[in-house]
Amino acid sequence: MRVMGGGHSVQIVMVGLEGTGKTTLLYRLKFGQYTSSIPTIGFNCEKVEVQEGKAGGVTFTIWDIGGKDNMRPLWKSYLRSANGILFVVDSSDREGLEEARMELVKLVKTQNPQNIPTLVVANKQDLPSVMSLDEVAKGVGVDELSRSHPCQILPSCAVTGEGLAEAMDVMYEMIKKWKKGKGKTR
Ligand SMILES: Nc1nc2c(ncn2[C@@H]2O[C@H](COP(=O)(O)OP(=O)(O)OP(=O)(O)O)[C@@H](O)[C@H]2O)c(=O)[nH]1
Ligand SMILES: [Mg+2]
Repeated sequence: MRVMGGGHSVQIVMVGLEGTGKTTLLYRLKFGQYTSSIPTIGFNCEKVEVQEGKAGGVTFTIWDIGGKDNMRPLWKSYLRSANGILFVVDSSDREGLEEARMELVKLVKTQNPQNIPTLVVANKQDLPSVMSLDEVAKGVGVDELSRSHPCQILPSCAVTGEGLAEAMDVMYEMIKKWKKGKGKTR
């Protein structure tokens, strides 16, 4: 990996409950178009070079891990070499919100010794009667988490790509801040 500030390369681990849109988001970023996906067993990994915005020129290596409950114990092993977490939530799934909150808190608070930053992505904002960003934030406990850990939330639609450029910008800014705080050059 090249040194940040020179080559700009960061490692992202993307997790969240099953069917929240992680793989759709990955391929939307990679290919710039909608690609249908099947539930992920194991993981997908892609290098995505962002073209514009604050993260323009930065290469994100994104590890997209399956979200089914039997795969969740694996999430933490990907954190060791990651610089940032994308936690994807289905904004239309009110019933899944509490489960998402528990997984998010467990991951960020107890399985993240390096305190790497987390961006919660409130996905599927295109669906009718979705929860607002505020509702999702409250439901998964972003306010509470952000008191002790770098944690923010943004809306998206992985099908159209809306919100994804901004999400990558914010993720990159959070990582830069985190690296500065740690005095890291990697
Ligand atoms: N309407 C809408 N549907 C979406 C969006 N993102 C993903 N989907 C759909 O949600 C379903 C699940 O998407 P995936 O990307 O496979 O979900 P995943 O999070 O990778 O699921 P696992 O691999 O099982 O963890 C697919 O039918 C997608 O087309 C979105 O922003 N809006
Ligand atoms: Mg998937």
